[in-house]
Amino acid sequence: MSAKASPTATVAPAERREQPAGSPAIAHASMANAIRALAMDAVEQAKSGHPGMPMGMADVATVLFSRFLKFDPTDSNWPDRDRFVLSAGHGSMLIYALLYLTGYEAMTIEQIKKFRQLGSITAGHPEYGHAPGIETTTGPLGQGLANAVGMAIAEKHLATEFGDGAVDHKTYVIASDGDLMEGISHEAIALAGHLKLNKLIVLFDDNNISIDGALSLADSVDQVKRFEAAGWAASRIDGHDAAAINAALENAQTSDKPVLIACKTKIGFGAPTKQGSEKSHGSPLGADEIAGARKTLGWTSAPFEVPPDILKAWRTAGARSKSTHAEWKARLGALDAGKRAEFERRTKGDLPKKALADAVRGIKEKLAVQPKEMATRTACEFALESLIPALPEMIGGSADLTGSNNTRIKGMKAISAADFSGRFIHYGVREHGMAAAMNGMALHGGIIPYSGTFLVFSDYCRPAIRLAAIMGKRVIHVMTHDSIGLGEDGPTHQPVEHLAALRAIPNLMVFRPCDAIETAECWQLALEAKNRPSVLALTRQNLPQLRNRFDNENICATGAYEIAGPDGRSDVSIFATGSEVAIAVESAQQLAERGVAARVVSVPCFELFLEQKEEHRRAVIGDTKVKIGVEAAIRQGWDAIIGSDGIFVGMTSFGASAPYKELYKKFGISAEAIAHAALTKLGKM
Ligand SMILES: Cc1ncc(C[n+]2csc(CCOP(=O)(O)OP(=O)(O)O)c2C)c(N)n1
Repeated sequence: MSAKASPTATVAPAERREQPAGSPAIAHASMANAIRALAMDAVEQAKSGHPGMPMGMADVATVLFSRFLKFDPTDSNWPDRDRFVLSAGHGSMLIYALLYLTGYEAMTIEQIKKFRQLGSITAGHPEYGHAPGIETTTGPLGQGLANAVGMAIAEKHLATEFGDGAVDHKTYVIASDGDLMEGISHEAIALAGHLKLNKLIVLFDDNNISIDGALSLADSVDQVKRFEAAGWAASRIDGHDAAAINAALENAQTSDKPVLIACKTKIGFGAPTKQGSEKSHGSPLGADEIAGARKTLGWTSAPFEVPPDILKAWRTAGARSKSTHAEWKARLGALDAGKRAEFERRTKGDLPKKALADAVRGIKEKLAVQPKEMATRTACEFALESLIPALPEMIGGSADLTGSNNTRIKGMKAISAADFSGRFIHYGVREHGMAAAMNGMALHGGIIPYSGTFLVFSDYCRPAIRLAAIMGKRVIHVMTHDSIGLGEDGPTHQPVEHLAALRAIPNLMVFRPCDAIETAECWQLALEAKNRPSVLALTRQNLPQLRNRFDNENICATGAYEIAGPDGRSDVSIFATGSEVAIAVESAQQLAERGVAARVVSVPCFELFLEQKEEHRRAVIGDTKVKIGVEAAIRQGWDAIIGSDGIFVGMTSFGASAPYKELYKKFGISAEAIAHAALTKLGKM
């Protein structure tokens, strides 16, 4: 690999660059320079941002968008569009410039002028949902690349289901050194290589520069060899040579493996003193440098002005796929009406309402007739046995804990490189890659991904879960072994702070059902929440079924409800989640024997409860003098329910290795301890 480019490297005059065959009348370089100019000007105006990457990758992006990418700016949701992921989200001006130039109506020049300002659609990093054409929120390096793996899996799965007349597209990624240094990239590229995701094409901005300076300060990986070792087809090209970019992308179209194209570029291409240096990475170039760059690039237009002929060439590029889009519509129209309707339902993300309602009712009826004592992870499998056949969009998986997570029902075929028709993914021991790939599947559309791992490893998924919450995507994480109740594996495997940490993420729903019926109801709520992710925290240990009556209504929908209590007034309210609800019920019985009336409130979902109207919340919380929260986890967050003067029975340390019943005793999470605390507070001890 060549060392950092000299800051004084001369730049070939724009119009002398080689033209790929069949290029439009406007030279490639002029089109690329339009991106460079917009990036320089917008960052300068905002007084912050990252001009270097868009300037460096402008040639690559120009060839991609003007010759290869299948997209239609007038219909950014066209289900069969190629997906473009700017994994190096700091280079956001690259995508904003491309969206403006190719003619996305919402991306006006005014929006470019308002780069990074409040209320604009041109945020510091690309935000999914802010502007059409942004396929995912990027910025945390590595996430976009891993999202793209999920998008490519989704494409292959849906193509097997609906045929390649309906689904046949590529997923392109622009990734930087930072993306490839992040650990998540290892998980993502390994999974992509294993599954031979040959429609995934990564354009690596191989500029040997990151924030601290030359890449050699921190990294000496040969990325081409690394990707090849993971089963990719990888090559190196000059990222400023349009013909070479064209040829590499042409080759990539028929690859039988995922493709890495390492594009050797100069960061800040065209900037007279900052090109090739970290100085162009993340701050405005300054007026003099911009003037110099304009001169070097031969760009004479005023800031934010793109000459009409160049803009026209870009708009022509933006309209390139119109006939392909029309042909796709005709093919979809020719599909069998039922299949077409199903495809449309799936891509819109609408649920098969009746099938879901029937499935949930069926589960609850069976449990009411024949109550089952079982772990909630087993209850989850029991629910999935009805949900999976009812909802073909559900694609499950596990990070190598399939037998422990109970996320794969009998007869569920696994996806493999040879056959994508399955509905279960062996993600391997790759929680972070799994969670980010799930985001990609949800973003792609047509799929509701759910996963499996241990709750303690939610930490390994957290950055991706946070992004799912920011983006408002329906991604469902089944996280089992949810407390010290997992027993002998000990403190490294016993989540203690994880429920609180997950509850801290806005827009995420954290469910902790207490029995088989609540598990089914929580699944229903997670599936029905189209615009938010969920975590289902489930037990390893068996739990009694506390609700034995059939209720058609989803009782968990308000997040908390009285599950047991006396007919009349109570002296004590005990709030509990998951495995601790049964313990709370037992303590209420002990209190009754001592003449103290206690009610028990199950709290399967804090978020749903805290979103209820105040009146309802007050009624559920009640006004008993004694309020006790019980959860085999830390107290943080519980004061919202029990008040700062409430009693909390839970964990303050990391647990221990022993059979679970002994652990509950050791850490004082027992019916006796709860009753004792209540009686003490009432002055009856
Ligand atoms: C997970 C994560 N860590 C740190 C950052 C802050 N950051 C933004 S860009 C960058 C690295 C820049 O180097 P590179 O990826 O090569 O981009 P280039 O300088 O070539 O544009 C870093 C560390 C981030 N965005 N995400």
